[in-house]
Amino acid sequence: MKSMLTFEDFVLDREKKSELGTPEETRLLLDIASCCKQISGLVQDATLDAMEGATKSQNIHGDFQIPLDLAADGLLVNRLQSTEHLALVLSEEREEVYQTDNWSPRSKFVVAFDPVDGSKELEHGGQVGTIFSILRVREEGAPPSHLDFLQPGRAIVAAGMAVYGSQTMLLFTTGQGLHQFALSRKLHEWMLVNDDLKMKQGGLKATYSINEGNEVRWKDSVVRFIKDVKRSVEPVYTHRYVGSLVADAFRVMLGGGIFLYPEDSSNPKGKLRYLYEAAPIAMMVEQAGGLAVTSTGKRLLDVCPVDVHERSSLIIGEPRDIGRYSQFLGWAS
Ligand code: AHM
Ligand code: MG
Repeated sequence: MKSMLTFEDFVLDREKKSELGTPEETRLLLDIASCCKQISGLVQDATLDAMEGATKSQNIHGDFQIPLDLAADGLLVNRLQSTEHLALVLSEEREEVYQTDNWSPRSKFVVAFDPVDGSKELEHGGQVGTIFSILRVREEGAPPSHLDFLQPGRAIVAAGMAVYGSQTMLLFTTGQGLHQFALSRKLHEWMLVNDDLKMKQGGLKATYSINEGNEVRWKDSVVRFIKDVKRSVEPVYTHRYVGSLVADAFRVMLGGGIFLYPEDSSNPKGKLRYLYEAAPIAMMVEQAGGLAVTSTGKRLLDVCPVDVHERSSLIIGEPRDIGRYSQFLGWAS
């Protein structure tokens, strides 16, 4: 459905009409959407210095941080902590969870985010994005701790991502459908594109997406599945892989097919981080009518992380293709 609704109109309207959105949640969504607008500007205006590994600092995962990663992280933290609704922030760029300055016993939420996911792709002008999830604290009034993040993905109250590419998109869900917005440069507003995005399914042509450079390190089940996909005549599969999760996941949310980042012998638990990459993407994919599982076929949102930076495998796609993958799960090694 096309409309001239702005993001702000949409979330305020939703809060009024349904008892689902609380004012505190709405405020957080508005703050995140506003930060993503600013990050999109940073990405567009970034000089080479901002894209190169000029800081020479590494994050907890051993990745070199570029100034843009740190600028986007600072921007999100400063903006989000201006409200007392938020107790803690977890960022890919910070080893420890960060307790906000304005935390109070009334704080209801914690937020996890990856400020600029796929930032390596910026070196050659590729797509990047911001991914986030919002969780409720386990017990209002109790001192917040990292344990507030260690809840299964199905407890996420809102998840979303911004995609900074040829068009700048913002997608989010609170479990009532997936809502898609595009940034209008003219109006400087996020405008509603689709209030209930559903992926195309069952096409005679489909896309599979995986980093094939890792093949020698895959488990047998993945090797055999990919071989099967390549030989398939109905549907016929074509391969696409950007190497930036927001871009690869957005393709699935729109057009179906399958994306896999399984664990392998170099990344025994998978590469992607559960709380601010895999789980929010899984929630959005499910809302778009798809499925999201781990490489062992378990529903991803049923996993309960034990570490805030826990890694995970991630397989997302249309039900037909996830079903096809599941047939190969017997190949355990
Ligand atoms: P990052 O958080 O350091 O940017 O890494 C995450 C990115 C994802 O966007 C993408 O799906 C994956 O890493 C690509 O990894 P690879 O280059 O191993 O294919
Ligand atoms: Mg990332």
